[in-house]
Amino acid sequence: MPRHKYNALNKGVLIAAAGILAVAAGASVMTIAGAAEPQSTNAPIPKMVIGTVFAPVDAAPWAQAVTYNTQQVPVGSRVQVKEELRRSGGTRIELRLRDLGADRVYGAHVHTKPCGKLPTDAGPHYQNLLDPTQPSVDPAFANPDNKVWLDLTTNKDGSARSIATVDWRFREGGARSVVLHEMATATHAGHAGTAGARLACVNVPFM
Ligand SMILES: [Cu+2]
Repeated sequence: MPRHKYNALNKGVLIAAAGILAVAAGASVMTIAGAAEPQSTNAPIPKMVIGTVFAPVDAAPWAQAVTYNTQQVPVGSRVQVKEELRRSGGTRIELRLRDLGADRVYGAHVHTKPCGKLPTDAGPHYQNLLDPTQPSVDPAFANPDNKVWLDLTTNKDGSARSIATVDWRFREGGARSVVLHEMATATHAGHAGTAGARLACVNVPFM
C-alpha cells in the first residue's frame, strides 16, 4: 500500500500543493454577457477541486486536511473534493480517498465550519433546510436530499470514491469542510445522520 510520508521537510511543499487547484468560470461567463451575445448553454460550469493529504492534528491551524485517528486515516493518505455547480441550479460533490485501509466503510458529510484541532470544530452537518431541533436526527431533515452525504467504501487498494448530487446550492460561507466518520451514516429516526466518531477533516471553501 503506497504511503506518502509526511514530515517537517515537506510541509512547505504540502502547503503549496494544497488549496484550490482549479477554479473555473466566472470571468468568461461575464465576458459573454458583456459582448451582448446570447447566453451560451456551453458556458463553463463553475468548478472547484481541492486535492491534499491528511496531516497530523498539530498542523490544524494551517493544514488543508487533518486526521484525528491515524490508525483509520493515516497521515499522508490522500483526499480530493470536487464541487461543480450545475446549470439546473443544483450542486454535484465528489469525494475521493487514497492510501487508506482495504474494504473499509467511512461515513462522510459536508460540515458547516473549518477543521480545527478538535474533531467537533467542524460544527454540524450542512443542511439546506435547517432543522429547528438541533442536533438534527429527524429523517425529515437528516437525509441525503437535505444534506450532502458522501459515505464510501474503500476497495482492496484502499481507494474510494463517492458522489452526491443535490438540487440546491450552498449558502455563501455556509459549508466549509468534509468530515470522515468511523461508520456508515444512520438513517433511522433518532439517529439519522450520525456516523460515529470523526476521524478526519478536510477544509473545502464550497461555493
Ligand atoms: Cu459528519
